[in-house]
Amino acid sequence: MVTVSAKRFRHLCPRNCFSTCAIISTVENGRLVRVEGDPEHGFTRGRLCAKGYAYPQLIYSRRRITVPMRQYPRGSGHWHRISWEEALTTIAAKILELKGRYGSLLSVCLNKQSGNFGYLHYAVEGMFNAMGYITRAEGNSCWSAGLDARIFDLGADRQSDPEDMALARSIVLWGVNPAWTAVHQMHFITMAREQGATLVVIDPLYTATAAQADYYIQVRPGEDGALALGVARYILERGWQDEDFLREYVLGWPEFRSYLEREVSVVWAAEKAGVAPEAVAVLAKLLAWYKPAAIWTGMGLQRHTNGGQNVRAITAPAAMTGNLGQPGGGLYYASQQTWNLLKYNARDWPPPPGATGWVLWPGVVGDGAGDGLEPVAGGGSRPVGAAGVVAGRQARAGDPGVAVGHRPVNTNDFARQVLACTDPPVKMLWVASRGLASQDPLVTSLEEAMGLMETVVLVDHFLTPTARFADIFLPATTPFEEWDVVLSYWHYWLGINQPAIAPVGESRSDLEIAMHLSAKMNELSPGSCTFPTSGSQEEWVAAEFTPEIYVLADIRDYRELLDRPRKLAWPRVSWEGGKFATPSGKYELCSEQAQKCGLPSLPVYVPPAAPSPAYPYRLLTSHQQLGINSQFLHLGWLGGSERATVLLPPGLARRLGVRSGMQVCLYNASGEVVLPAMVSRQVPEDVLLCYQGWYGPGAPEINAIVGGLMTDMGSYKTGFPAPALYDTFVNIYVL
Ligand SMILES: Nc1nc2c(c(=O)[nH]1)N[C@H]1C(S)=C(S)[C@@H](COP(=O)(O)OP(=O)(O)OC[C@H]3O[C@@H](n4cnc5c(=O)[nH]c(N)nc54)[C@H](O)[C@@H]3O)O[C@H]1N2
Ligand SMILES: Nc1nc2c(c(=O)[nH]1)N[C@H]1C(S)=C(S)[C@@H](COP(=O)(O)OP(=O)(O)OC[C@H]3O[C@@H](n4cnc5c(=O)[nH]c(N)nc54)[C@H](O)[C@@H]3O)O[C@H]1N2
Ligand code: SF4
Ligand SMILES: [Mo]
Repeated sequence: MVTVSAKRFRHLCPRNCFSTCAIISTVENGRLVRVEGDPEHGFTRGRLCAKGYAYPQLIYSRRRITVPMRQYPRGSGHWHRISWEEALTTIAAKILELKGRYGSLLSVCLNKQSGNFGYLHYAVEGMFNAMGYITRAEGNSCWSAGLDARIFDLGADRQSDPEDMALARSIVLWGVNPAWTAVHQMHFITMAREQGATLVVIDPLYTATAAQADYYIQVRPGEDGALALGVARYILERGWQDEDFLREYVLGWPEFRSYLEREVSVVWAAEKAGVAPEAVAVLAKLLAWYKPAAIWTGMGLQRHTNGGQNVRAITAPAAMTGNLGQPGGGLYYASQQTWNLLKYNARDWPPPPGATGWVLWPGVVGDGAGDGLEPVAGGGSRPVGAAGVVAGRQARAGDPGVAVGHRPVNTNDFARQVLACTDPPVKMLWVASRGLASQDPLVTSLEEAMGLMETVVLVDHFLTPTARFADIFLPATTPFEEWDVVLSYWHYWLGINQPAIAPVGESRSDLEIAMHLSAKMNELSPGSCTFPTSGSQEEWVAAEFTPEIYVLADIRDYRELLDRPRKLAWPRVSWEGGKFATPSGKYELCSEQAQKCGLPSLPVYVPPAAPSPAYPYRLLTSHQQLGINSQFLHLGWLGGSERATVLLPPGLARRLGVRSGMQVCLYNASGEVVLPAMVSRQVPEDVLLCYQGWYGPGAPEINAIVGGLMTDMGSYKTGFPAPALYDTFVNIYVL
């Protein structure tokens, strides 16, 4: 007879998702048998999404790779198992060889993004910081344009507690699909509706969220600016604006008012947006009369060449009606206000000069001063300290042979910008938490850039499409096999992630990989990497906590989070009292900052990108219900990849003679993709829809034809604009 001893562990889902769910796993005889939501977490309230419930299948998937492997020749699919020793030696030797060849590490490139947002996963960045300056993919593909828009208007990306959306009297979901992409928020929206709130959804697609709305407004893609300006004009015509608020707390109202009077009419706005004038009236009444109004501008909304400008136009009537700074109302998007509260020890290694309090674990203190460290040509410092422990500082400008900083390339234009790097060229690439070959715009352009690389390392769970370009695969652990801590870019809850099971196979966490590679580098060339080579994962987690976060979480020790997650005592209402973080301290309808960036100072109308006769249909590639970007979709429990289709509207289908199930080809100047069609009333005329993220046998390589244009904003805060992914135009024929 087998005795079963069940144990339960706490986790956080570290995916790029609003919810950052708290999970409880059950382990029987060393095997994780079940996951469920943690009822102690006030935002996720004991429930996961379908993807979360599928974690056991991900952990034990037969397709998961749990040993280091080498592919030879690259792209052949001939992978053979190698030892960690061989993998790390090969990589370390390559890095050192490139450093010798070029006199710096700029020929080494890191491309990491949103596969895992756990704090310890930033060890990858820390590891490279500790070697010297490299080439780094920077920028962000989610939210850059909308983020800049908010910064121009408000001064910072702060928002109120999303749980308080339950107190709103009207809710406008503008280009966001939370019924799929932020499922837990729907609870708070439903609570508001149960109290009588009105829900409006504005989206070109009739989404699962739209299906729940009181009003659904099917806006023409990219014409949200016109619609919002029409709302502003309607409010102005009736004198419904909050004059006191505008006088006290808003900069640029006279200029904006005169723009509205000169250039905008309700009829024009409705016509541009492709909606009935009544839709403008409904929105205006809700904002002006049914306060507090919560306006959530989504990320989908701003993936356009005029996306940032449209976000500014939408927030303008919210400011005109004084819908800011009140519980339950205001502007929602996403926010880093609580996201950054922990220390990022791993990412920011080595400690900055003069920093104190970098006690990582007993016996290892990084003081950042570099005491006793000899600079090493080409970057890095010589290791000192306890046995096997390396502490030191990042190579700085002025050190012999050291460049002045990391060389940034736009992650959203990666292939082209890597190819443009010549002095020195990029010769090695490290890919982690990144579905480069499925998630990047114009993925076929990767081919040439990858051809330059002498070594490509991929750290992942699966042989993703990116694996085709890789030489060495390193197997990563899942959140159920490691310690970690993650904060949300949406809610205020703090939890912790503990390992429930031993690493599956030989997999290692990104942190362990960083420590082990650092040790190997130093074995081959002492002092070549100052990233710590010892310390347990739990000690690294412990070191992320600060006295401030303990106060906010009302705990004295991180281990208290093993009993239950805590809600941070963070201000519930943002912009209370009309104090904004802009240069003027006001809400800036007129933004000098925007003007300095070469953008209009006012939220004026900017037309969207238009199709050409050759490629007359807009292709939207919105986010999936059953995947987080490229993750989860391929799991059998979630249906595998067989449901990838292109949805097309009935009128167009009729004209083309397409019936559901027929194979069609979508094409544009970048390439072509063949996939089955599905006729759907969800999609408006002249728009095609294929959800993004599919990969695997039979899945379309949709990003072969997506991309090319960039958003209007993004450079101010994230350094680079984002891809205007939803301004993709294609043609179609039946096979
Ligand atoms: N289940 C699931 N959840 C996720 C993700 C996922 O892949 N799957 N991804 C996560 C990530 S990385 C992100 S960035 C967020 C994205 O979260 P969302 O912003 O909700 O997702 P999107 O699918 O990009 O876009 C939302 C909606 O915008 C609409 N839209 C497109 N263009 C326009 C326009 O011009 N005007 C208007 N009004 N609407 C428009 C689309 O039709 C779509 O329905 O979700 C996160 N959560
Ligand atoms: N056509 C189209 N393309 C898009 C979008 C769109 O709307 N349409 N959306 C864009 C957006 S908003 C985003 S955010 C990007 C997202 O694109 P990415 O940032 O690439 O995100 P994911 O696909 O979630 O994850 C990438 C990989 O991380 C791996 N991973 C998971 N956990 C770990 C770990 O612990 N360690 C390591 N090393 N790897 C791990 C996963 O297995 C996966 O293969 O896609 C963009 N691409
Ligand atoms: S993907 Fe999002 S909703 Fe699903 S379990 Fe993870 S954090 Fe929760
Ligand atoms: Mo994203």
